[in-house]
Amino acid sequence: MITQLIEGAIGTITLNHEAKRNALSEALVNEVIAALAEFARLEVRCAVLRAAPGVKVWSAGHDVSELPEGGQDPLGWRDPLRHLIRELENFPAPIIAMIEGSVWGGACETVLACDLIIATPEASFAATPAKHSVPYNVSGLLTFLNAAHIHIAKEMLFTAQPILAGRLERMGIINHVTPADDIEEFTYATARMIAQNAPLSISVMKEQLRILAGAHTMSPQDFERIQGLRRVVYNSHDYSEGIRAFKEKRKPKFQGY
Ligand code: YXS
Repeated sequence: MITQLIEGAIGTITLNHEAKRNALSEALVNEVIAALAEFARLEVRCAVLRAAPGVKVWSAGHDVSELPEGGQDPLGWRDPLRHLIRELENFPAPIIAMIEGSVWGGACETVLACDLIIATPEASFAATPAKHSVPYNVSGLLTFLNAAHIHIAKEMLFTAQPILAGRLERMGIINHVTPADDIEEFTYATARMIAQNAPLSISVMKEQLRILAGAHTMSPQDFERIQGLRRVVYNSHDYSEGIRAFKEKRKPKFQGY
């Protein structure tokens, strides 16, 4: 489902499950995590996370067929997407997300959790919890809040509409928008710049920034309130309808309960 390659001190992971539009299934996520572990063991100094050249869909997000029902939190600690986000954030070297094609749902957060984002002008990003009646989780929303102004995070999350890379670049959410013909050379030139610098300093600054970005106080009461509110959503008719509609390839009919 993926390919991996190390050249010099730069590791590349290519999402390669076109049949399911690189949906972040548990199996695909486990392959990405294993590749990251190998890169860390071999002291890769910069990683690139990409899809196959010229894809229309970079990743279709969480594997909807794996979203649990029956009252289980769809984005709980052990969820594959949550595991992937933590592994990206804890990887000891910078990860550049190189984006061609459309990015959906949990794959949006995956890209935002990388350290740099380089995209083609045609690339688009759609945050989709509201399209599936999924109650996104606290640390996941913080990923959006750390990357985008709250009004933009809300627009992405509430409209669930794709936003083009150029607009996100103008808001500083994407580092560079580069034509498809140049994106590989541009991305690897950036990776080489990083790889020739001091890896210990970069690794520790990445970890410091991770800790600082996540440094938010929340009272136990507030956390319990949030979890209770989220439970109402993933126990709702609308959550089941969202999953059913996807499987039946039709638009969902949300009733608000
Ligand atoms: O029918 P087959 O078996 O060929 O499979 C189809 C799709 O069912 C499958 N597929 C997926 N399977 C599981 N999870 C997915 N997210 C997913 N997306 C696609 O891949 C096969 C080809 O899909 P198809 O025919 O629709 O391809 P297309 O080229 O016409 O359209 C590509 C997309 C990406 C526009 C379309 O597949 C699509 O809209 N996919 C769903 C995008 C989405 O809403 N993702 C969010 C997933 S939920 C999530 O990430 C979080 C929980 S949240 O929502 O909270 O952010």
